Amino acid sequence: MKKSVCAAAVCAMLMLSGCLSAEKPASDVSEENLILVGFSQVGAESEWRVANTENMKATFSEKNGYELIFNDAQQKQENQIKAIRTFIQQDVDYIVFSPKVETGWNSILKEAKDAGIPVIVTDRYIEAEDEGLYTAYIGSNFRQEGEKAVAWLESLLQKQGRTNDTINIVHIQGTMESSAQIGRTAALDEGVVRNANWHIIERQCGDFTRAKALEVMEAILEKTKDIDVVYCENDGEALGAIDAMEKAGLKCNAEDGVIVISFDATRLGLEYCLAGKIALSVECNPLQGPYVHDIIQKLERGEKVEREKYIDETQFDCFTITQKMIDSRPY
Ligand code: GYE
Repeated sequence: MKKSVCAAAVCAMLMLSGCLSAEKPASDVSEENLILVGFSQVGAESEWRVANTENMKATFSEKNGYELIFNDAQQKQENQIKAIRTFIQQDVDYIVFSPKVETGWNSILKEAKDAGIPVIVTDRYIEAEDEGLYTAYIGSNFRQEGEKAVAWLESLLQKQGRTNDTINIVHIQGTMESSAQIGRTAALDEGVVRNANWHIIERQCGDFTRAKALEVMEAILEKTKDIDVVYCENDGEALGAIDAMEKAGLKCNAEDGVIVISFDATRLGLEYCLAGKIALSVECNPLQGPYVHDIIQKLERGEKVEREKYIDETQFDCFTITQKMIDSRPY
C-alpha cells in the first residue's frame, strides 16, 4: 500500500487532536506510487553519523521511488520510541532505525509488528525477544573491528620490541550499551587478557563525541601522563583525546609518542592518520542506504531477504595511508 507523507501527516495531526480514529479514510491515501519510509536516526554526534544520515536521505529520495520521514532522536532512546510510534500512526510502509542502545525495543517493535509494518535495523543491532520483531539487520561486526585494531597494535608493539614492556592504555569508550561500544570494548578486553604487559589505566566514556573525549582526556592527564596507547572507539573521540594530549605537551605518534587507535575511518580521521597523529583507524562503513534499499525492493517483490548482513570494511594506518587514498573516499 502506498501512502503520501502529507496525507499521513494530516492523519497523524487529526489523530493527535482526537478528530480521527486509527483507521485512515481510504480517500486520504495518495495515489502516488512512492514507498513511505520512516527513519529514526540516533542523532548527529559524529562525522560518521552525519555521513550515515546523508547517505540514507540520498537513498530514500523521491527519484528513487520513496517518501522519507526522517527523525533525529538527539541521542535519546525515548525519542526513537516516540518516532517509531508516530511512524506506525502514519502507517508507513517500512520502519528503519539505528538503535542508540541494544535493549528496550521489544514493546515498540511489537506495536510495529501488530500494525504489519516491517522493521529494518541499521548500524547498531538490538536484543529482540523474538526474531519476528524485525525483518533484517544491516551494519558492522563491531567485535571484528575491535579485533582488527588489537591485532594491529600487537603487531606494532612486537615490531618495536615492546612485548615485555609495560603498556599503559587509556580506553575512551563510545555510547555505553551501544553495540559499537560493546563490540569494540570486548575486543580490547580480550587483548588485555592475551597480553599480560598491557594495563588499562583509565577507562572513561567519550560518548562518541570529540567534546566529551577532550573533557575526559583532560581529566585523565591531570592524574597521569605515563600513557603508551589511547584506544578511542571512534574518530571523534580520537580527535578530542589528541587535542587534550597536545595541549598537555604529549606527542601523538606511533613511532615515538602515544599510539592512538581509532574507528570509523572518516575523512577527518584519515587526515589525522596521514599526519601521523592517529596510528590506526579501522573502517566502519556508514553508507548503508543502498543495502536497505535492496532489502525493501526484495520485500516489495515478495522475495526472501537475508536476516543479518555485515558490511565489508577495511583499515588504514599511519605507515601506509596516502592522500590519494583519502581523496578517493566517499565520506
Ligand atoms: O562508530 C560513531 C557513531 O554506531 C558505528 O556511532 C556507529 C558509531 C560510530 O557515533 O562514530
